[in-house]
Amino acid sequence: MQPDNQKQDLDLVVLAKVLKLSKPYIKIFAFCIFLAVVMAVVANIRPFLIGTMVDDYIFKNDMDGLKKMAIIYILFVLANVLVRYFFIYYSQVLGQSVIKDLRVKVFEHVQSLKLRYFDQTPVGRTITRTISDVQAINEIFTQGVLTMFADILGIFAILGFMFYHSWRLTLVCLATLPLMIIATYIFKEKVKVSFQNVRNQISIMNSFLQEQISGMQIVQMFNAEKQEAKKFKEINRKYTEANLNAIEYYAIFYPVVEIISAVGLALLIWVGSRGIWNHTISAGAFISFPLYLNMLFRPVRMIADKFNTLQMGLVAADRVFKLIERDDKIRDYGEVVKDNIRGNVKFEDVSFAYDEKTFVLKNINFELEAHKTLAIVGSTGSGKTSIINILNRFYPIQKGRIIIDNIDIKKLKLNSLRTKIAMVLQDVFLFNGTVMDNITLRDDTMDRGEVIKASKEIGAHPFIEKLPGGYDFKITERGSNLSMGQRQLISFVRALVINPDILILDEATSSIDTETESIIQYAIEKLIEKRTSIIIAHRLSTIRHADKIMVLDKGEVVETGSHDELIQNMNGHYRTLYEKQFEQSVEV
Ligand code: DCP
Ligand code: MG
Repeated sequence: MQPDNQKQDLDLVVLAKVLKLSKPYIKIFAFCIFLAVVMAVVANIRPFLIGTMVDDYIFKNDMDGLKKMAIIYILFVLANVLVRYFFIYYSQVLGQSVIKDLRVKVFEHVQSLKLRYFDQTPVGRTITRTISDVQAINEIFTQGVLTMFADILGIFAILGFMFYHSWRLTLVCLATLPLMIIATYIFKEKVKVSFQNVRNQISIMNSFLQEQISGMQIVQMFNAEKQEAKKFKEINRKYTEANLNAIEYYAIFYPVVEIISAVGLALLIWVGSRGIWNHTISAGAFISFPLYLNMLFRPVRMIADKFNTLQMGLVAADRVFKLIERDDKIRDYGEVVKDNIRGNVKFEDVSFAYDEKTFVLKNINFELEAHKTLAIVGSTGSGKTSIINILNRFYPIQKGRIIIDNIDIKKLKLNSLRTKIAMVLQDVFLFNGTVMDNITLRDDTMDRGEVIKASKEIGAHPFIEKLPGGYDFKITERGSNLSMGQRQLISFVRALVINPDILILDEATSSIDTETESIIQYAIEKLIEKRTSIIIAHRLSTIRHADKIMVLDKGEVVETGSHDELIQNMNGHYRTLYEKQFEQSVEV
C-alpha cells in the first residue's frame, strides 16, 4: 500500500510541475476552463429538451411552442459545435505552446551536460526524451487534465438534469454505475502497466536504430546484417507484443461496457414502463432517459482512457524533468574572466578518473612555458586524449590543480577558458552544412575574409577552393563526403580562425599519403607558431618540432625532455617508440 501512495504523491508533484509550465499561457488555460464549463451544460442539455418537448408540447398539442423548442434545440446543437471547436483548438494551442518551450529547455539543458552523461547515455534515449516524451506532455493538456475536467463537469451536469427530470429513473440509472466504475478501474490499472511497457520498448527500439544507422558501415563491412536483423526482430517482436497486450485490455473492456450499458437500459425500460402505467414517470422522461444514460456512460468509459493518457504523460514528464533537473551540469563556479592570457600551462599532481574509480591519469606534473610546444607521446590508451579533455574542463579532475598563467582553471569562467583554447580532436567531427558553417560554427560575427585568410595561412585554401562550390560546398553528416585529410584540414582552419592562445591538437592516427602529410605538416607548423601548443603526436615529423616531449605510459609520465635528450636514453620508452616508428616509416 505504502509505495502506491507514494507513487500518487509523486504524480501530483509532477502534475503540478507540468501545470506550472503553462504559466506563460495562463490566459489560454483559463479560457479552456471556461469553455469546459460552458460545454458541460450545452452538450448535455439535449435529452432534457427532448423530454420537455414531449411532455409539455407534443402531448399538449402546442405546435407553435414545439417549433420554438425545436429552434432552441438547434441553437444548442450549434452552440455545442462551436464551443467544442474552440475547446479542442485552444487546448491544443496550450499544449503545443508548452511543449515548444519545453523542447528548447531540454535541448539547452542537454547542451550544458557534462560529457560524462553522453558517455553513459545512449543517444536514442536522449532523443526519445526530447521528442516523444515531450510530445506525451502535450497530451496531458489536450487529453488529460482539460478534457477530464470537462468530462467530470459534464457528468455532474447530466446528473443534475437527470435528478431534476426524474429522480426515480436517475436512481435506476445509477444502479449500474458502480459496476461501470469497477470495470473502468480494473481496466485503467491493467492498461497503465502495459502502456509503460510499450514506452519502454519504444525507447529501446529508438536507441537500437540510432546506433545501427550510425554504425551501418561497420555492419555492412563485417557482413553482420543477419545478426543485427535478428536482434532487431527480437526488439520488434517485444514491441508488437507490448502493443497487443495493451490492445487486449481494450478488446475486453469495450464489450464489458456494452453489456453493462445494456443491463442499465433494460432496467430503465422495465422500471420506466411501470412508471408510465402507474403515472409516476412522464413519457418525456421515459424517452429522454436512455439518452441520458448514454451520455452518462460515455465520459465514464472514456475517463479510464484519459486517465491513462494522463498517467503516461506524467511518466514521460517525470523522465523529462529528471533530465532537466539532472545535477550533471558542468560546474561553472569560476568568476575570473581573462581577456588576455600568455599561455603558461602547468599540471600539478593531477589525477583523474572518468568514472571516479579507475584512474586513467596518475599524478601528472609538467609545466609548459608560453609559446612553447609540448608533444605528448605514448601507446594507445595511455591517457593522452584524457590530458586534453581535462585541460578544457570537459571532465572534472579528482586531484591536483591545472594552472594557466598562475590561475587555477577551476577559477576561470568556463567561457573565458574555452575561448582561449582551440582544440583539434582526434576524430574530426563535421556537421551537416557548408564548409564555411563548419569553420565558423554558424557564428555570424566571423566574416568570410577572416576565414579565407586563416585557411590560406595554413595552406587549406587550394583544396577548399577546388571543392564544388568552394567554401559553400555542402558537407554531409559527419563529413562523410570528404577524405580524412580534408576533414582534418577543415578542423585546423576552425581552430585557427578563433585565434586561440593555446592550441591543442590530437593528431589523427590514420595514415595519409605523403602529399597530404606534407600539407598537414605545414598546417600544423603554422598553427603552433607563436602560441602555446600541446600536440598529441603520432608522426615523427610533428614530434621533432616540439620543445618538449612527454612520454605517457598507463596514465603516468615516464619521461620528459627534448628529442635529443630522450633519444640518448638507450632503453628509454621514447627511444623504443621512436625506433619502432622509424622502422615502420622506412619500410613504407
Ligand atoms: N576512457 C574512458 N572514458 C572516456 C574516454 C577514455 O573511460 N570517455 C578510458 C579509456 C582508456 C583511458 O581512458 O583506458 C585513456 O584513454 P585516452 O583516450 O586518454 O587514451 P589515448 O588518447 O592515450 O589513446 P589513443 O592513442 O588510442 O588515442
Ligand atoms: Mg587519444
